[in-house]
Amino acid sequence: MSNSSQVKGLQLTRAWPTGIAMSIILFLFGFLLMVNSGQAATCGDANSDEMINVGDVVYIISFVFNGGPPPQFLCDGDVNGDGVVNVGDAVYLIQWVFRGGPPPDCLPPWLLNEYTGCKVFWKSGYPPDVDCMVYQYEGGILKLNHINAGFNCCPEQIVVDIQVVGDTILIEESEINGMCFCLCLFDLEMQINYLEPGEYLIRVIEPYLAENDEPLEFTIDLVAEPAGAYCVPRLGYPWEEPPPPNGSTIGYSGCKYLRDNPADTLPPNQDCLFYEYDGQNTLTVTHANTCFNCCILSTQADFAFDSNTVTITESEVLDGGGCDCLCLYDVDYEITGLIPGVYVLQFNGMYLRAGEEPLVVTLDLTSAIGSSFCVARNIYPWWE
Ligand SMILES: [Ca+2]
Ligand SMILES: [Ca+2]
Repeated sequence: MSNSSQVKGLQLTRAWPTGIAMSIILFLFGFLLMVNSGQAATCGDANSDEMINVGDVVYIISFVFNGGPPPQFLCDGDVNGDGVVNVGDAVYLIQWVFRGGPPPDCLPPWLLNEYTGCKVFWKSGYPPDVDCMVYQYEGGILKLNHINAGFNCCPEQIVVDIQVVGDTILIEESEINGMCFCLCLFDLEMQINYLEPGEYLIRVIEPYLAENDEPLEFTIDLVAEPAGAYCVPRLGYPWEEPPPPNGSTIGYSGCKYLRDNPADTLPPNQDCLFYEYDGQNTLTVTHANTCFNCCILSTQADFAFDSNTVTITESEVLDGGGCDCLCLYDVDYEITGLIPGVYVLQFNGMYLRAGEEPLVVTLDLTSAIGSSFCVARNIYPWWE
């Protein structure tokens, strides 16, 4: 709010007795309004006498110009709902009381003021591996800044729902249409506008916590400590950067077509990929009918990751000087750290001759999938 100098020092010395008086009245009149007492029903009742009249205009003017006491809930004096209590509210109320102007229109029970993200951490005061709530309470308004809230990288909209039930404040955060295949961190600024002073349990429900992640949940005493922060450490994505992609060879067959391999039904004129993606970060690929020397000690592979292209360059370790023949092998690879997205997977085989179609395929790994891709070959050793 821009009138923070007026708001400052609104202290709660007056709010307490008024709060107690309100409680007694509520008790006497039954059980209405136990939760969120003092919202729309008291909008404009700046002096808390349960009427909205010229007395409230005088009260607001006294507060704004003469250092008089603030409304118990500052927002009840903000009758034009612009976030500040000033002479504009007095004028607005005069219009309503005497001249048939629009009725008081205070702020709603809570607001999500804004959110910013994805965040660039080297410009931020908080490291990415904490999840924090910073709060400040003044004039019945609890301002909350959720720092490092995890969401999709490009949500159409971030939404929150806030419920104050007794002494529990439940903040449920969610998003509408996360449109990218990644997650990142945002800061969310929100406020609860009519909150009695007291002790509250704040419980935040976040969309991307892992099963074992500690929830962001803590108790605040708005009287003893009207401002503060609470953080929990986070280690899972997106709170820490995902590990970079990494590839490895996890197994390979013997020389298939110069030895017996009756279980293999793939014809020898096909150079194929059989792949499976877990929808999270791991791609397993069998390169079936790839070509090496007949006599190898092992296969080898180099993995290169460039933007969304994965290039696997195969090589071999010969047994002695190798043999004077080539044959086909199946090699199993595992690539980890591959977040969902669309990738080009490219193999550089050892014995593909110039002019042969390379083994390159575009994979839609935006969700879990298992499939295959083949290129026909008609040269030795693929062709028999
Ligand atoms: Ca009044
Ligand atoms: Ca106002």
